[in-house]
This record gives sequence, C-alpha cells and structure tokens, in this order.
Amino acid sequence: MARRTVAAALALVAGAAVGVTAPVSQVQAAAPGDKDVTAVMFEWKFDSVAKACTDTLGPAGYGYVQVSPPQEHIQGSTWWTSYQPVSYKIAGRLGDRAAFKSMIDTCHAAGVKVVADTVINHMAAGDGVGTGGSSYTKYDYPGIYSGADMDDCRSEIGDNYGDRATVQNCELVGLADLDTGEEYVRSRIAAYMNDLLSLGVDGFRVDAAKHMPTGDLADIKSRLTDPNVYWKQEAIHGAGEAVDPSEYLQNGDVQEFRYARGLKQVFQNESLAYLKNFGEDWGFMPSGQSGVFVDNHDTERHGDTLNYKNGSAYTLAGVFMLAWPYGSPDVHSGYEWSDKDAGPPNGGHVNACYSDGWKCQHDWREIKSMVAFRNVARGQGVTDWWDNGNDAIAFGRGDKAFVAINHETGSISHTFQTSLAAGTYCDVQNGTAVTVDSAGRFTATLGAGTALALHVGAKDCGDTSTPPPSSTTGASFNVEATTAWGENIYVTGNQAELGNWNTDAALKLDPAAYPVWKLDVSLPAGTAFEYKYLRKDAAGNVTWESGANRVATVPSDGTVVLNDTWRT
Ligand code: ARE
Ligand code: CA
Repeated sequence: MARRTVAAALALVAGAAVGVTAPVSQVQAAAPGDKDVTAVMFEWKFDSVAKACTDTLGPAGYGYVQVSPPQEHIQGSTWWTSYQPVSYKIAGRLGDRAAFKSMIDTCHAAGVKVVADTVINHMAAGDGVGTGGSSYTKYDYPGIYSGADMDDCRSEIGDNYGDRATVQNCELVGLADLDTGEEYVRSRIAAYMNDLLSLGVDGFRVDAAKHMPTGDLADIKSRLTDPNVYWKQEAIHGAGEAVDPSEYLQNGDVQEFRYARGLKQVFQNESLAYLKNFGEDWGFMPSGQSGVFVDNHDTERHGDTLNYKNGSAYTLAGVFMLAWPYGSPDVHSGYEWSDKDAGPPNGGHVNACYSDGWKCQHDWREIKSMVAFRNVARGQGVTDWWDNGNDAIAFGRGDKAFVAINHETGSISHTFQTSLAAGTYCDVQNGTAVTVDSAGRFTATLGAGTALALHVGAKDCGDTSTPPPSSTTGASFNVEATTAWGENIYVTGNQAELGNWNTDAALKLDPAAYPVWKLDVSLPAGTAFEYKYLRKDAAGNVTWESGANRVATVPSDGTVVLNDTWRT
C-alpha cells in the first residue's frame, strides 16, 4: 500500500516539474534529472544497496544512490581500507563485478541513478595483497602503476594546506600520490571511470579532488565516454588554504562543506532564525553546483558537523536541508560506531534496517517523507518565511509545500500563513491531518524537537503515513525519553506480543526520532492491555519508569496511537 501511494505521489511530482518558472535564483539544483536527492549508503554491500533501491529509495523518490568505492583495496577490517586502491578491479569488500552490475540494473529499474565514489588521487600505502588477490608494494601496483607514475614529492602533506604544490603533489595521509599531470596516469584513470560507465554508473563522487589540480580533472573528465557525466567533487573549504574549492566548479559540482558546518553552528550555538538566507548569502558556492549534506562519513566521525548522536537536532537539520532550495542534498546513511575506525557491521551486509547497528537515515520517516516534499516543491522559491526570533521557523515553497521546524526546548503553538490552497493535507512528519483554511492558514502545536510538513503530493494521511494499513490492528508506541549513551528504551506488558512483563522479552523502541522512541506492534483487534516502559543500559541493567501500569485498547480497526512521556 505504501508503495502504491508513493508511486502516485511521484506521478504528481513529474507533473509539477513541467514548465515551472523559477521565481528566485536558488531553486535549481545540479544533480541532473528532476529528483536531486542522493542516499549515500556508506559501506553497504552492493546486494544490500540493490534491495534498498527497490524497497525504499525508488518509492521514496530518491534520484540517486551513492556507493562506497568499488575498486580492489587493501585488506583489513576498518572502513577506510576502501580508500586505499590496489587495483581498479571491482573486487572490494562490498561485492564483485557481477554484484555491482546487478545493483546498478536493479536501482535503474527502481528509478534510482547510481553514483560511485572514486578514489583516483592516490594508491595504497604499505605492502600486501589486496581484496582481489593483487600483490602490491607502496609505489608499485603490478600491471597498473609503478614509481614513475607517482608524484615526485614523497612526503606527507601534514598540516601544510597553505602551499598549493604540497597539497596537490605530496602524500595525503601517506598515500602514494599519482601524478595526474601525466598522460599515462590520466588515461588509466579515465579507463577505470569508463569501465564504471560501461556498467551503467551515472555519476562520480571524486574523492580528494582538492589534491589534484582542477585542470588535471578537466582533462580526465574530457576523456570519458560521457564527458558531461554528473561529477561531484570532494573539495573541503579551509580558511586561508592555497586551494579553493570554487576552482573545481569548472568541472562540475563541488561539495560545500561550509553548509554542513553552518548547520551545526546554527543548531548548536545560534538560532534557526539565522537560516532565513542560508546559502549564497553566506558566501557559499552557487546553489546550482553545490553538493550539500548534514554529515558525511568523515565529518560524522570528526565532529565538524552534526551526526546521529545529536538526536532531534540532527533529524531536524535533515528536514531543513531537504525542504530548503539550495544545492543537491546527500542523505548520509551509515552505522553506529564508538570506535571511529570500525568497519561496517557484517562486512557491509544489511539484514534489515535498524538491526546490527545500521542507522538507515535514508529510511527515517522524518527524512524519507521530505524527499517527496522536495521533489514536489522543485522549482519553487521560499515563500511565507516565519520565525520566532529564536529556534522555531517555518516557510513555504510557493503553493506546493510548507514546513515548520521547532528546535526550541518546549512546544510551540502558532497560526501559520501559507500559500497553499485550502483543504486537508497530511503532515508527513507525523502522519496526522492538517486543515488549511481559505486564507491559507492553519494552527498547530509542534512539540519540542519536531517538525511539521505539508505538500500537495500528500493530502490524505491514509495514503502516506507509516501506521500499518487498516487490515492490521495494533498499538503504535511513542515515548519521549532522554537517554545516556548506551541506554535504550523498551516496552513490555501483559500480552505475549509485548513479552508478558518479562524484561528479557521486552521490545526495543526505535530512536530515529529521538528523543521520541517509537515502535509499532501488531495486536488483535479489541485487545485491552497494560504496558510500561523501561530502560536498559549498555550492561543490560533494567530501570522501570515510575507509576502505575499504563492501559490502552486496540480499536476494532487500525491502531491505537500512544503518545507518552517517560515517567521519571
Ligand atoms: C588511513 C589511516 C592513516 C594512514 C593512512 C595510510 O587512518 O593513519 O596514514 O591510512 O596508511 C580515509 C580515512 C583516513 C585513511 C584513508 C586511507 O579518513 O584516515 O587513512 O581513508 O585509508 C583531507 C582531504 C580529504 C580527505 C580527508 C580525510 O582533503 O580529501 O582529509 N577525505 C577523503 C575521504 C576520506 C579518505 C580520503 C579522502 C583518502 O572522504 O574518508 O580518508 O582517500 C582540513 C582540510 C581538509 C582535510 C581535513 C582533514 O579540513 O581543509 O582538506 O581533508 O582538514 O585533514
Ligand atoms: Ca595529488
């Protein structure tokens, strides 16, 4: 059912995109096609990515999926072995050539284009045998490159980002630096990229672009079978550095790291009201060529942006990014870590979202619903901006969509002015109906750390919300509970489905919308039941919430929605 409705929403999107005139400059993003959101499936195996394309990414309206580097790399359990190429065989941890090709075909069938992360600035450090069986020593990768193909500088860049030649010709964290000025190296890199294109790849994330002269990349790109292929360069802005990311705009898109850092600053130290002119007015690169994100695999580990450990601030930053018409958004989808080096759970195989540490940010209702919002709003500028002077904001996208975001510590009630036609809409953040009056207004209360989003592609919540379809009955548990790192919230009660008051059998709730923990449980129609929440720390110690048992009854049709607050 959910899938059928999203298809209907996409049909609307396609209709909405035709012939729309852009009212302001910051409306057209660069990723080609009319769906500009990329899900970045960090260290997901290719067969798991394929399944996600069919089950989630296509139906949700993602235009692209980005996969981690596919080429043969050094062995080892850390994630970053992926960034040390040994050869250009597709023979890494994430799958072989057949799995890679099959993923591309499956994703294409689901309407999702594929971006490959390509590591072309350098080769592996150290000596050994790669994941595809190729022997190598630093500076010598038999059959591909030898010492003559490397840059002459064999010392580390270190912190010397003030000197262009050092940044571009010396070794990034000790990795053997290719001389991309050379004919042979250029042709060999182009051959690798053309091989990926021949398998159906639609675009490239160019790793460490700042460490290659922009002209070298232009030359390599000109050699591709599709010289206009989507091209997203990782060039990190650093104040006072010799190489400026804007140099790379001549080749295609460039990731705007100041955007992600700006979101962190605004959410943690300033107020959301500052976002009113977020984008080029802040000195960022042109909207139409900027890749944006809340976090990526590096920044989520190194703290220069928000990450999944920031609870609702992280979720709301993602909601804002997808609603705001600047740049082409990447939604990072990674896994839980405490050790920054730890490689992916199960070597990258995803049994199911939210299991084994897989975070599945791309699948969070708050995020996924905004992909459809963005597609519907495409071509519309920002209208009806409102803020409370502090951490609550709202804005529309013409007569197509409207979003409100509350990052205050308490709830906010307000009558919002929109440019939407009168009628009933689904708040796709929460799955509840909102009625817009003939003057374009609606009144709503937003809980702390929540958002509300309406768009013309989702008028009926029955069609787009995640509660189970009416043939299923049960309870939808939602409890607001703050936790310390390592703690999780569970529910149990006097039903077998709830574990019969046994704390070992209690059901874990999903913290994707932290501080609200959620779980839908199927229960027979008409069941009157008792329940209570408990928390477990990392060692498994149980703490019950205080007070009497809670009671509820499953309706004859549908779900009883329980919006609770942890009783301390
Ligand atoms: C690993 C070990 C190192 C070891 C090396 C060689 O961690 O200790 O020396 O192997 O044996 C990733 C990991 C690295 C890892 C590498 C290779 O992050 O830790 O090294 O893989 O396995 C700069 C670059 C930017 C780069 C970041 C990390 O400009 O391009 O550093 N980001 C990309 C990827 C990374 C990847 C690489 C490049 C290498 O996204 O995941 O490294 O392929 C300022 C500057 C930035 C600079 C930043 C950090 O902000 O402005 O330009 O980014 O500092 O130094
Ligand atoms: Ca280089």
